[in-house]
Amino acid sequence: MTLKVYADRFSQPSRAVLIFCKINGIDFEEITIEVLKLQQFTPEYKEINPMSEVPAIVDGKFKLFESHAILMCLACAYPGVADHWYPADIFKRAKIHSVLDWHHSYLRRGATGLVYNTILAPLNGLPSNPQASDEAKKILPKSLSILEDYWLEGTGQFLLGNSEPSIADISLVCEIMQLEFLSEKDFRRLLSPYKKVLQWIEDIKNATAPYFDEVHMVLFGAQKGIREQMVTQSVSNPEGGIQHK
Ligand SMILES: N[C@@H](CCC(=O)N[C@@H](CS)C(=O)NCC(=O)O)C(=O)O
Repeated sequence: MTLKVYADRFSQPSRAVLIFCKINGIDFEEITIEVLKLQQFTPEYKEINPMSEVPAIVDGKFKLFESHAILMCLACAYPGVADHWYPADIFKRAKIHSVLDWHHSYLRRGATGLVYNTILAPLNGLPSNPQASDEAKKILPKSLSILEDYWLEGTGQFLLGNSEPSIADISLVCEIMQLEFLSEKDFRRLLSPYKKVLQWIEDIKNATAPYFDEVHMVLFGAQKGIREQMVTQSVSNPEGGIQHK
């Protein structure tokens, strides 16, 4: 039975799952659920994920949603997956859980809160939440500082202090990649104080090549159009009000 991955490549947790499957040679069928077209709300998809979110997986009768849980499950279920992705060592594993829980509470709230509410929702005529975007402007730089000074502390290339990446690295870097939708100036201004973060992004791109770029291609393709639309419609000044360290 082939694994089915329900995903939208514009969605950061979807991209993390897709890159993980590809880099590990997991045989799967990708089924696109376009979130901006609200395909996650069809009764058929709700049977798969009652939360109406991507990604989700189905393998025979088994269904699972939540990208972190999916990555852990796939790392354990597929024998070809190298140990560094989700180490058997209980302490290394616990550290991955710690990074991933932090990701959902901080980095994701910051990055998604900002990009969705100031760019994607207004450009697509969907309701945005100004309170969430104000909160994101405070949380995002704080999260990037913590990533730089705490999670990437030390000499290791990746989040566990390793020379090889884990599921946490893929998950967090896909979150940050959506910031490419900001204008080039805002992107540079936001990320440039974080040298270790920038190097870590490059290291993960290299460690997961060619799949990283392949899966992010739609995002890079849309980036130009989104940036142009933002300028012509003056949708927002996403960097405005962002509070650095
Ligand atoms: N915590 C979930 C987040 C999933 C999520 O928020 N997915 C978004 C796309 S990035 C979605 O499907 N949103 C649909 C909606 O809000 O209607 C995970 O890690 O899988």
